[in-house]
Amino acid sequence: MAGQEDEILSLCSGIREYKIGKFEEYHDAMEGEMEGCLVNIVLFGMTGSGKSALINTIFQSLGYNDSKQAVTQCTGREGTKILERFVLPGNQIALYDTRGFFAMDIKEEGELFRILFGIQRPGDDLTRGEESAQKAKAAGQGAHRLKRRPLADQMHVVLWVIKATDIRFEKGQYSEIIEYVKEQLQEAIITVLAVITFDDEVHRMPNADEKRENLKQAATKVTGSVLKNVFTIANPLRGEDIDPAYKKCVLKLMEKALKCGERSIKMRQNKRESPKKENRLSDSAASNLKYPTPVEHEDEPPIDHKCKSLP
Ligand SMILES: Nc1nc2c(ncn2[C@@H]2O[C@H](COP(=O)(O)OP(=O)(O)O)[C@@H](O)[C@H]2O)c(=O)[nH]1
Ligand SMILES: [Mg+2]
Repeated sequence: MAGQEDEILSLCSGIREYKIGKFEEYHDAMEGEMEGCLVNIVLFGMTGSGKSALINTIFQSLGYNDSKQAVTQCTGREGTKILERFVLPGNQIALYDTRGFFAMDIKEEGELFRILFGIQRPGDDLTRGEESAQKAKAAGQGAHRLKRRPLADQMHVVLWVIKATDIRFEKGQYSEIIEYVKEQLQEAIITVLAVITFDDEVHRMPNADEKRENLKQAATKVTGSVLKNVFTIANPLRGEDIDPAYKKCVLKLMEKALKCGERSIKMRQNKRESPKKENRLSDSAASNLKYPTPVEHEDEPPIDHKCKSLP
């Protein structure tokens, strides 16, 4: 398996040495905007889907075996449910762990959008109480109207973590509940990569291959991501080593996340500069095209050309 080992080594060093600008050039950046900018990768998903475990798996796959030492945990208080940020040592990647969702109701949607647009910062309590309900009211269905923080504080790519054996997922129940979120993510130019966890359990099933394919298809429907942006992994149990096949998958996931994140930053800078374009378009037959797609690219998030009428 020398081929796989070489590939793992090369992916690994590419990510460990990663600096922003590896994949894109930022011609439309404002002065100083890219200084200190990290690619912000946020993990969302239902509670228990394996988000926190995936962060550990990522660190382990990159060879930071003593993750306590390697992880610069910038924020985080024991027992408090907050947004946690982990900066990979020596490069320009930040991972954000969120607490899970249960129902994807309006409060949770609000929380999700506040995180995405950098309004909720690491260290803030992610309270879903009264105050949060009010903020969420503004943020939920009206998320597109929120005053967003600078690009460096916003999230650039989403890893949507799904547990393979989650019965609600199998029954197709998530498609509807995250439909609105999915549309908003597309509009905000945030690519969603789907990560199906608990593949160890699928692997033990008699019809594992067929099951895996079905799960991948289902994940594209739920998250709106294309099939090549769906990753299937098993998080190792604490203290165990990660299977090389899963390690390679996790590293590929990270590489894809960095490409998509850079692309998202570039497109948002480009979009910001396009009021002229929008005016021009509004006079044309394309007046319902909210944000013109700037450039063709394989990692470009699919833009929904329908104009949503929001309540
Ligand atoms: N067998 C198996 N267990 C997992 C996997 N991912 C997570 N777990 C376990 O599932 C539980 C919930 O995981 P956690 O990362 O805390 O989920 P979170 O709520 O999304 O952060 C923990 O006990 C993990 O050890 C996986 O891929 N396979
Ligand atoms: Mg967690």
